[in-house]
Amino acid sequence: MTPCHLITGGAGFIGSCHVLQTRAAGIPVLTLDKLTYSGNLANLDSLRDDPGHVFVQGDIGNAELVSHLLRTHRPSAIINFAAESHVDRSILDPEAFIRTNVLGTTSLLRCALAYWQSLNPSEQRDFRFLHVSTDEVFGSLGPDDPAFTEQTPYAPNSPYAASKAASDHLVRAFHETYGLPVLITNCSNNYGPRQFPEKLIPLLIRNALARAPLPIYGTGENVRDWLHVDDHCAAIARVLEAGRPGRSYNIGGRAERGNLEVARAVCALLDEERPHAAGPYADLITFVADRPGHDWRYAMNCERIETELGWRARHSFASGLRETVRWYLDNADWLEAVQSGAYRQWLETNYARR
Ligand code: NAD
Ligand code: TDX
Repeated sequence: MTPCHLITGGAGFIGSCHVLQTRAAGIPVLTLDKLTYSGNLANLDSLRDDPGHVFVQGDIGNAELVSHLLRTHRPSAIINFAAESHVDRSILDPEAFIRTNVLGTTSLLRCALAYWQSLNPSEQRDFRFLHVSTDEVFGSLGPDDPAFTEQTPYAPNSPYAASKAASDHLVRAFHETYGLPVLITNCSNNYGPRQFPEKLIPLLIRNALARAPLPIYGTGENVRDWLHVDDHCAAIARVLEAGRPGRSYNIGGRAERGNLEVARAVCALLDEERPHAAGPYADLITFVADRPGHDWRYAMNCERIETELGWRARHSFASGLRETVRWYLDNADWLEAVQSGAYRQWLETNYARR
């Protein structure tokens, strides 16, 4: 029988996409997720009757639970998506990011190491611990700077980025110190179905449909490099399959866009797909106070994963964004269900005083 993959954070935006892709590839999956505000079991609804998928609610920092799961399910890989993932929340509550992203990942690494040491030599050779990280660990680029490579020194600016940088260093250290076969992927901004509407693109769609202001931080000129979540997960699968243990791989979309440009593109798609009598959605765009320490630009040089592993992004930003806008229009129930009291409180906390 094919051994399973343990996917942590598999009820979140990117993790759920990866769980679905892994199941589609025929690999059994054990999902471990704490179900924080951004974790959503509805993301895995299509696996409800799938005997090849097991879901466990729990914290990656719970060593007793994780060790038990490793002993009983004997995965051939651990893919760690579990994290606090939103920069604005990290500015208001850095400790939560240290707890999960740094301490949680370290505890997960210790459990993974003990488990790996208990395997026979051929199982040890095949085992992988893949840590999913971000371009934000590299800091911020100026308009004409070359894109980040895997050799770019870490210079994280937000508490979120600092916590991810710390976790990346610990993952690397477990390879150098103990020989654990780790892989790290650093990816740019993802977009696509099932992204929690605190992040830019789903927030714009949600607010536009509610006829609420579309908040753009600062001048809206900050640049992000956008990648469809399906392409990110395909890249992770490829790194897992053929990446060299101890290495990190940059993943990006070659789709740099200014935030205002993204907002206008979302509005234009909504004008086509769901025209409103009150006028174009772009009328709702509102400039608000900037994010403190707002990184100016991210861009990824992906030559390593392209040349070593043959990965290429399949979605263009234009078609991927259209498909994403349609997904939110077609899944109004999903969008409604995630807007709990805590979510509305978050909107109030983050935007009321901007
Ligand atoms: P998300 O917030 O949508 O999902 C995070 C998931 O982790 C949720 O299901 C949550 O319940 C779970 N979780 C949180 N703390 C946990 C804990 N202590 N134990 C177990 N589960 C826990 O985030 P996302 O956008 O899907 O990001 C997933 C990963 O990808 C993160 O590590 C993030 O840093 C990284 N990443 C995200 C992006 C992006 O653009 N969203 C880009 C690059 C890298
Ligand atoms: O209301 C908003 N207005 C606005 O102008 C929000 C929520 C964001 N922005 C800007 C800030 C950023 O320049 O849009 C850009 C994108 O913001 P986010 O969606 O919050 O993403 P970002 O901060 O770039 O981080 C994302 O990409 C890297 C993910 O949230 C991280 O998890 C990932 O590591």
